[in-house]
Amino acid sequence: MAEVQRVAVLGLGRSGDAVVRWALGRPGASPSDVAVFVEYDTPRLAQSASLLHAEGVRVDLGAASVPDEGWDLIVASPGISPSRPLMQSAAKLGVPVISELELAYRLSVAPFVAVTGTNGKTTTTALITHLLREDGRSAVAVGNIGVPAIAVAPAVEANGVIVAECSSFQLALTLDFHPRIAVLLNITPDHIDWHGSMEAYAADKTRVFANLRPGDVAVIDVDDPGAAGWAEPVARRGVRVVRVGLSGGDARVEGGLLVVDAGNGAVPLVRVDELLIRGVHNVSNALAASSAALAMGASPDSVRAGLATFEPIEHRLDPVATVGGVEYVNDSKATNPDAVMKALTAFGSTPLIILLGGRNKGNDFTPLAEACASRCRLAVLYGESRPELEAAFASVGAPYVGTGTMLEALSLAAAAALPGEVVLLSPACASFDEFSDYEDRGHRFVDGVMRIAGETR
Ligand code: UMA
Repeated sequence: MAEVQRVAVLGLGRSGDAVVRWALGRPGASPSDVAVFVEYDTPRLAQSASLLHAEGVRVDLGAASVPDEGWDLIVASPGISPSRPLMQSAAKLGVPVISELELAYRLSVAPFVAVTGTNGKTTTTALITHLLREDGRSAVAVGNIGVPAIAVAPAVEANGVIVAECSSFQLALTLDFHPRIAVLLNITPDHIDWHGSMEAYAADKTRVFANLRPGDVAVIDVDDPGAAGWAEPVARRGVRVVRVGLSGGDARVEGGLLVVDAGNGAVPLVRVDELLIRGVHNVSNALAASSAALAMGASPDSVRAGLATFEPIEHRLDPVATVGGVEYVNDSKATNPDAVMKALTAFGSTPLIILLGGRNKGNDFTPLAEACASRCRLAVLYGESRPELEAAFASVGAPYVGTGTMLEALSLAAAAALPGEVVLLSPACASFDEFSDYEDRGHRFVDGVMRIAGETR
């Protein structure tokens, strides 16, 4: 990477904080060459800022723009939309504005496996990492999964593997990012508020393919209409494309068995019912992850062993408890309608009571209401998006009740649920109207279920 002295960091959350740590840790770095700009000013930010001030780093809270002070590099946090004044002012300075993912790539020697898609990224990233470790590789999972890439990737040795969960926000600000393997799971409407349009969202997501060359591998789920169209154009560039298609891709299900041909002939793996992760979408995720691991050279035996031992991830169709014959499932990470519609496939014909609500990210809820009409016995609608959800449910005649908060929704669901039914928090919305993030929402749901369990005992 070209010599970088003065670094401006936009945002001071997980990503921004990790970039500051990197910038300060460079040999010979002076704290006066690093500054942080944040649009907001909250007590929590003020606390983080005062710690950095003590180290000699300037932090401007409540900043509306980035001043022109001879920056060599600007690293932006993924949550800040390009339409925000802070980003618009940064873009005018004639300095590269990159994501922390791009920075980490530039500073790393180990190969990257990049995973993107609207839904399923975290599970697939964690599963690829698990399969590679099962094969004895030193693999780390970074990125949107919650571990800033810059904090970990540069220290990974050349024979290791960096498995990066890449959000559209992180990919939007990449330039040279060149994974050896790029996985695209699906593209359905999400984050339209950040990107401005579905087209812009899809364009940013597919930047994951921008620098692939012959010899690299793209794993593309061709069952998803938004992703399928990328297989041909990417293959035309000489990149090997492994098509994931449940009923007839290079990675597929044959007679109940996962079978993957990642370039070295068809390899039978495990039976669908040996997977511990539920739902049709997770079969697709397992096929995509196996394709990536095999393409990275993992042995079929390692992939088989890893598939059979990989457990569901917290907040993703995560079973919490069974109380009075009712199973409670935490799918707090389902923050858009498509994720919820996939979750609805995970329970066979068991009657569902679903909790939906929070902050809408710009989505139309009608298709979701239609899916719930045929699959859920009841929907409990809550939070800021309750009026929009109620309108959609009323328009398709799907059964629902409305209430204020997520925990009130849980109480209503628990009172309505019969033994043998499932109460599912799969909210289709962001959590920020009520919680600090989806993890906070999931933990509060789990606490609520535990209280119900205590009362039932
Ligand atoms: N900020 C602004 N202006 C804005 C928005 C934010 O100044 O318009 C500031 C905030 O005041 C705060 C900082 O930016 O100081 C927050 O940055 P951030 O929102 O990018 O959050 P981080 O804590 O840095 O976490 C980010 C990812 N967050 C987002 O993309 C929103 C995390 O993904 C990721 O795990 C982390 O980097 C490490 O890579 C979370 C996420 O919600 C899980 N991702 C979205 C999703 O999965 O749907 C894409």
